[in-house]
Amino acid sequence: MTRTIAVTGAAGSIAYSLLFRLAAEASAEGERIRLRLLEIPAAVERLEGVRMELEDCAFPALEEIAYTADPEEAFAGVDAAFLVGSAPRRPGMDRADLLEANGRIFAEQGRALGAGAQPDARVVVVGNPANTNALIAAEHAQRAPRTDGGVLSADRFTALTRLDHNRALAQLAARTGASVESIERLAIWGNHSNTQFPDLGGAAVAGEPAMQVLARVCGGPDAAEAWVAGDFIPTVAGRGGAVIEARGASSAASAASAALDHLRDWTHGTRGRWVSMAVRSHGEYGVPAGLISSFPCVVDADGSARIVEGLELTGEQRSRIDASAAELEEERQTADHLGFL
Ligand code: NAX
Repeated sequence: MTRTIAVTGAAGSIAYSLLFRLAAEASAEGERIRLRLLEIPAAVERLEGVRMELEDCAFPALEEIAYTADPEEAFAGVDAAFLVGSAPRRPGMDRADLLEANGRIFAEQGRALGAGAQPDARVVVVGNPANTNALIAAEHAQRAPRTDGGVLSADRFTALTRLDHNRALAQLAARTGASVESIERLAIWGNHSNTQFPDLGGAAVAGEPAMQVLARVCGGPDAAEAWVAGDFIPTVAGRGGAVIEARGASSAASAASAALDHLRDWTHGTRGRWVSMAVRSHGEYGVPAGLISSFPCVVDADGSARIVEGLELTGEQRSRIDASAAELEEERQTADHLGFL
């Protein structure tokens, strides 16, 4: 089976890593893919260069590479789409200006996906503000008329918080001296922003509660709590800014790697392991229904993702989740006032 995968913002930094990793991984797995690259008209010519380089890698998986500035053409019949391209925050822009610029883009792309993508297509929104961009795209996809009479469900629209999840895994592994694969049940809740909640409450390191392991390495339970609140959470939430400061450019290769992790796990399943995905809330854990918020998720072998339910939360966990949900609700209201919902 050949999968058709669209990537927007295809001439940008994240895509420059994502496209090549995607094709290399598919080649290693013996899969076949067709790529559809989307850019704004001013940048679409650069995609000829990207196409040439992809061709020059002679990836066995790559059946076709097409590029366009027309979302309908890019998304027709796609099995998956990475929505990476978005309007950047320019000097003087406030949050509402940014939402307005992006609302237009994601409403149009949502409509094109709703009308033309496969009815079970998987959409991964990377471009910021990722959660609310995904919400706007999902909303517009529902209203798009389809020739087959179906609908691309809002549950097929997700936003990327896997980079935050991977950053959290790496920080905990470094502090405890454990390997990343020995860590389980770590979760990112809420928005892909500084209000996100990287949560170690239920996490385990090599089968032992993470807080117990941290108490041992930090010198007691209070020191462990202090490390989580004063170091771990701010480091994970502020990592994007720290990378910009150090590298002079925003996270690109790590974002691409996380986006691939997200789609791979969503397609093939997680064998019971938790991953963090921003998915549509149906009211789980008090997150208002309809918001696209990060939750701990598991994906079954048939590719159906579900939020891990039934967790008992402490007051501290509750209030951090509520704070990030409140920010998402504010973004939803701004998008609504701007006429995008
Ligand atoms: P770049 O500025 O390098 O590339 C973005 C590309 O998108 C540009 O080539 C631009 O022409 C294109 N574009 C803009 N509007 C478009 C549209 N309507 N249709 C198609 N293409 C369009 O940015 P890059 O470093 O690749 O980052 C892309 C986005 O990812 C940004 O919004 C960034 O904030 C976001 N990120 C999200 C992360 C996440 O974890 N969710 C982490 C990394 C990154 O910060």
